[in-house]
Amino acid sequence: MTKNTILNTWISELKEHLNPKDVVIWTGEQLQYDLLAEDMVTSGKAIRLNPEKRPRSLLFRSDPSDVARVEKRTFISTSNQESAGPTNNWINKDELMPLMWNMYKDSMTGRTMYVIPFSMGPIGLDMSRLGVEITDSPYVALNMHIMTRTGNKVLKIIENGHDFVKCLHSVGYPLTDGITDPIWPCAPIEQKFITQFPEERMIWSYGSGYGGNALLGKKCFALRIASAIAKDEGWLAEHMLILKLTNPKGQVKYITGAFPSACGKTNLAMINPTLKGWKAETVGDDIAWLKIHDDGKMYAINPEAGFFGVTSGTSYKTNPTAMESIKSDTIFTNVALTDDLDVWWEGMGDEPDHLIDWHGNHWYKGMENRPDHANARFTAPLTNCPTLAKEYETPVPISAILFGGRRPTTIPLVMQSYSFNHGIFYGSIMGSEITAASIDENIGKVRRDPFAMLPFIGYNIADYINHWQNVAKQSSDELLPKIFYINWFRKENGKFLWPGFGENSRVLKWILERTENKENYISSPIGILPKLNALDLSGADIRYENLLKLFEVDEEDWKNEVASIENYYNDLFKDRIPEVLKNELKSLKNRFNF
Ligand code: GTP
Ligand code: SPV
Ligand code: MN
Repeated sequence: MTKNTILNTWISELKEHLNPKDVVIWTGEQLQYDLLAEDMVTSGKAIRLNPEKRPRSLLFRSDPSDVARVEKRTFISTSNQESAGPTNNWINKDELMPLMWNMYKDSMTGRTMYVIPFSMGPIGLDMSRLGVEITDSPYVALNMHIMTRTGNKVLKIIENGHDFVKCLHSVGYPLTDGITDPIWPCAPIEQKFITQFPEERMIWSYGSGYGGNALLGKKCFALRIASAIAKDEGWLAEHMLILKLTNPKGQVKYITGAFPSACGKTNLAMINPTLKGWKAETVGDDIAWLKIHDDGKMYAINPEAGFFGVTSGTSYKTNPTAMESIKSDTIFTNVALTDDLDVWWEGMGDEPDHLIDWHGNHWYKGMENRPDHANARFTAPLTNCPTLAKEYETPVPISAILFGGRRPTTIPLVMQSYSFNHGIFYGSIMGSEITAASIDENIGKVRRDPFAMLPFIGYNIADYINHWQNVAKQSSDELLPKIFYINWFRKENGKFLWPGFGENSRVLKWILERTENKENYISSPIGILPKLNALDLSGADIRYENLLKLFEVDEEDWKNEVASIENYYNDLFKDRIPEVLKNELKSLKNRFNF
């Protein structure tokens, strides 16, 4: 079958136990992709979009129950709960492994088993890691082909003896006699399991066909398993975009940014700077692997080969680069279909009179239900992106790390940490405020999402914080990236104070100047803030009083914030609050005289 005995043994064992009707090794050739895509169209599982408008592109509609990651069915399974920590669902692996193995029994009956060798990171790069996903979902095979480097080239390295992460996936819908295949097979919610076994470096996913549940290279491998590997090996696997910036003098710098979901990673990764003479290019929009090199600098790679982006709200106005990136060779999931077989979603632009909604039903302008799903996504190759940086396949040195979230109050537009450790503190307090649209008593309260990694850390969060500090100890504050906390979302009377999007380039300019220690700042108890006249607002339509509000450090707010952080640390870490966080919180209080 293949020339790797470990892989062969695994395939044979799965063939025997899961009972697929045949086995296909993914070669990664375009013809194999095209034939499978055609197969999906003829069997009615996908719709071929208008080739004149959207060449070589498909639309899939998922089961209404299978539309996003399912955190409550996501597990870190190890031999003791302490290793998974307070942020993860945990089941003892001695219990979960047999239970899941039993579920996998004959689960691929009547289906093809795809064996997909893939590389997270450019093939052959020493920061890259290999995996093999075995799946009974052709949708997964097509998406993995775009989102990762797949096929023969990777298989060859594995055949030469390279190790790989075993990723097993089944939609959990065997086609036993008399059962017809639905358009989107999956299992009911209580049978879904998205399980990481960090001790085995192994992933078992059952019952879902969607996104991060099923494309196992992404969140399961490149974040949960990779973060566990990174802890052992001294690097970081993070939920971050990577952006290349060139100033008008031609100087190039790279930054990363970790923001929780719906807080603007893809938008910043594809920013169109409004500042004259500045150029921004995309290296990655969701995941970064970071490592200190011999020169003491931190380097990043994007382990992915594609974008799995939210369509909702994406338009030529908000993100033209994304719109250009999905013009062809794209898979759409759960968007609406136009009369001329093109795609549509809320926020794209003019509303058509008639659509077929994501359930496959007629939809007419003025109807109450939206025609697309709020978590509808596009899958497109990085190489489609017109602003893709030429360095997207080499590690790039990082000058600044941005943390951020949606904070209507308290947090200024931008602040810089006093040290790397202070930056770790910033990461730990990240989050977004729950809005009035959400359920009652929590309104206005902060929902923390440390490092934007709450659902993605593959081990104990206390160890994760300490690991950040250990990585920093491999270098010095001088050489490490400078850390910033940004907040595009501060509000006054329910309205954003800052225009955001392309205008964020003004903040990026100040950040880059700070990485060169330019004297453009003032000190405050919470961190380093821009001198107001140091922020380049040339040609911007921003009112002076708004600017003051964007940078206001309100003592009362910060008293509450500090109390909230203290409670949060106590609830989360119990008796294991990392020293670095205790110290930084103490320093913050001292600077305020609290
Ligand atoms: P995931 O893909 O779910 O991880 O989200 P993401 O972090 O990539 O966020 P994305 O870039 O898709 O943006 C999410 C939402 O934030 C979109 O609806 C954007 O319109 C909005 N957004 C992004 N950047 C800005 C900004 O600078 N200002 C404002 N006001 N909104 C923004
Ligand atoms: C996210 O939820 O942060 C995503 C989408 O990027 S998924 O791949 O489904 O995790
Ligand atoms: Mn994400």
